[in-house]
Parts: sequence; C-alpha cells; structure tokens
Amino acid sequence: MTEAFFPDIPKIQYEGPQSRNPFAFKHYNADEVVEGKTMSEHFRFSAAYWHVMRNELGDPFGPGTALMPWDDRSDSVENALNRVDVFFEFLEKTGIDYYAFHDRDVAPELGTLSKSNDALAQVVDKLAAKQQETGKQLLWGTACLFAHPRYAQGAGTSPYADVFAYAAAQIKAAIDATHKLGGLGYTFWGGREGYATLWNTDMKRELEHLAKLLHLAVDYKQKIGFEGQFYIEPKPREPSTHQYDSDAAACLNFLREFDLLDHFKLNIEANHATLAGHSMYHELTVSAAAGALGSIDANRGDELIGWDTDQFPTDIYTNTEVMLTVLGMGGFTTGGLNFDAKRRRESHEPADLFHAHIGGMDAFARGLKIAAALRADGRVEEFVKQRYASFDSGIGADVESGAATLEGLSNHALSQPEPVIPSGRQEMLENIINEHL
Ligand code: XLS
Ligand code: CA
Ligand code: CA
Repeated sequence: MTEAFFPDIPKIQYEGPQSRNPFAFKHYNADEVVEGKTMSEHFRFSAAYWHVMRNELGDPFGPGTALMPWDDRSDSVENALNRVDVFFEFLEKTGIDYYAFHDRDVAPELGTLSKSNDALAQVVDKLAAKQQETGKQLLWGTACLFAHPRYAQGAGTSPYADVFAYAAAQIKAAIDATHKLGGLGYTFWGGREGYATLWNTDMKRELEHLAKLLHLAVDYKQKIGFEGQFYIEPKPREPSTHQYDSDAAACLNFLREFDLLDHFKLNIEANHATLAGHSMYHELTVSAAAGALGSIDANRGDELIGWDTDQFPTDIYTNTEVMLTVLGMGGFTTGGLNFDAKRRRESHEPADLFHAHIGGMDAFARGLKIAAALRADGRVEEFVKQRYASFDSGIGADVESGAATLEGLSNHALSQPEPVIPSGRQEMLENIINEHL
C-alpha cells in the first residue's frame, strides 16, 4: 500500500457478537464454514465503484456532501488513477474480494469517444496491476448508457441510429475492459431503455433494437473469447416512466422472445424488486425457477420514501430469504453479492463507507446462518414437500408426467367426493422462521 487514504481505519477483523468495536465484524467471519463452504465463498461480496468512489451523496434537493479528500474533482486521468489506489485500500481494509464498475466510474468521459476510450484503457491497466498485487477480482463490468445527455431518449432503444452506434461502441470498449481484467461477468442495465410517453414511441421497434444490441454483444463476446456471464438487471422505472426490463418475469420473456435466454442470466437488485411491486424473495424465486439467477445487487429500499434509495441491506429477514434461495440453488457460480448501496446523505465521512459495508456483511452473515439453520431444521422444507405430495403418485403424477388427459381428469373428478384441502399453515411457518431469528 503506497499511501494510507483511510489512516484512522484499521483492517476490519472478526471479533464476535460481544464486540462493541464499530470497526469490527460481529457475525461475518470470512473463514467460518457453513454448509461446507466458508462465508467468503458463499457471499462473494463485491463493492460498487460508483457508490464507494463516485457517489457524492447528492439528492434531488441538494448537492453532494461526501468528504473525499483524495479526489480533486477534476476529469483528469491522473485523478482517476489516484482513485484506484483509494478503492483498493478500501477493498483491502474491508476484506471485500470483488468489485463492479461502469466505464465512466473508473475513467472520465472526455471530449471525444476516442479520448474517453484511451482514458479507460489507461485506468484498466492500473486496475489490472492492482488486481494482480492484491488478488481482488472483477465481479462484473458495465457501460454507463444513461448519464450523458445523448442517452436522454434511450441508448439501445434510442430513436436515433447514431446514438445506438455510440452505445454499441461503449459496450464494446467496456466488454474489452472487462475481458482484460478477467471479469467474471458483464451486466446490462437499461437505465434509459423504456419510455416517458407512448405518444412518441414505437415500442415494437425499440424492443427489436434492444434485442439486436444484445445479440451483437453476444456475437462480439464469442468473437473475442470472453467467457464471463452476461446479466440483465431488471428495474421497473426511474428515471423512465416504464423500463422494458421491468422485472424478472418481463426480462425472461424478452430474452425468450428474442432467442437470448441461453446467453443471459439475471442480476437481481432488492430495491428494484420492491419498486416493481414485488418482494426480493419473489424476484429471486422467479429467476431461480428459470435457472437464471446469476448475481445479486444487495441493497434495500425504504417503504416510506418509495424511490431507489439504494440503502445498505441490513434487513435480516430479507437477507435470510436471499440466502435460502442462494443455498437452494447450490450457491453462486459466476455471481456474488454486490453492494449496490450508498450511505445516506447525512453519513458523509469516509468512516461511514466502512460502517455501511460492515453492517451489510454482518447482516448477510446472520442471514446465512439463519438460512442454514432453517435448512438443518427441515420443518419448513418438509411442509412444502408434503403440501404437493398428491402430485407424487396417482393422478397427480400423471399430470406431471404428461400422461393425464382432460377426459381422464374429468372422470377422476366425477368419481371423487368434493376435495377437502388442508391448511396452508402460514402463521405456523412464520413462527418457525422466527424461532431461528
Ligand atoms: C441503477 C442500477 C445500476 C446498475 C448498473 O439503479 O442499479 O447501478 O446496477 O448499471
Ligand atoms: Ca444495481
Ligand atoms: Ca438501485
């Protein structure tokens, strides 16, 4: 480490639940084994470059408050290179092994595309060197196709072909960067891919264009031999009135309609799930059932605010549901838990970056332990299994195997008394969950 940008912050260690040290983990113990894997292997925690390094904590009513003494606020490549040192010190001190970035988080957008590409390439060289030095890995890269005014009316769904081409160019450079850094994945989040009003929108054409762009990216990925996983990240709205990738089900339908399902998995974010009117558990279950749950953006929203607040995931109940789903699918392969989360505007000191991530990691450690305990307990799982037992034999098994016909089912129903159904036992099951909290 060349310089200490966080001189007062120690390397965060596990001290156990009794500790009162705010710069220690109380539950996240990287090497502790749960269900045969260490905690760090289960979670694959990732830090978001855009929040840790670039989020100045502005809100719709006022500018940023974040203190970033290392940042001269200029668009220079030098400033961008310096941030890399700061970020890797942060990763080292928190013990977070992965990270994620947009092209424009790590390097500035300059006057021309070619200057921006050069700047990105320079920063990527430094990121590669730091990864080499520290063993940290890139969970996924992405291109920012939503901030610049050229994308105000969409990127892949812009009505203007030159904007589509610009987006394609940025995706190409961002995939190149991700490939060079050995990235495990690449995410597409369609921040402006939607509409503000249908009165000026040809939805059919826009969807076809978006699919075309994704196919071009798949072709390019195969051409250069990039083996990372492609993800789509659903979000229903904000900034647009409606985003085409509105939730997991809409994304899966889009991927299926345009023959892209084999090439993409989903990156599910908790705050986007709730904005879509679903629980995180719902979105994860939809994705996992389709074999398409790839990665997770770990955060939460606020019921009282109702927009994308990207708060740190401190809700242990939700984290338990998340980890039950992750354990249930046998763990992450390419994905991980990426903290797409920011501090509150009032938490403006560098130390708050640490409190925030420590809290998220500890809350996930508890979620994992509770999920593992529920699985060992087995009562909930057994209840669900028994609830569907009538499909294991007889007429139910015929339905599942495809042997049943509508006439056969009709004859069965005619021969039976009125079905008497048992209780769904929701409250009893919730009591079992609470026994473990
Ligand atoms: C914004 C999204 C974005 C994606 C990556 O709401 O969460 O940050 O994760 O572009
Ligand atoms: Ca996200
Ligand atoms: Ca978000």
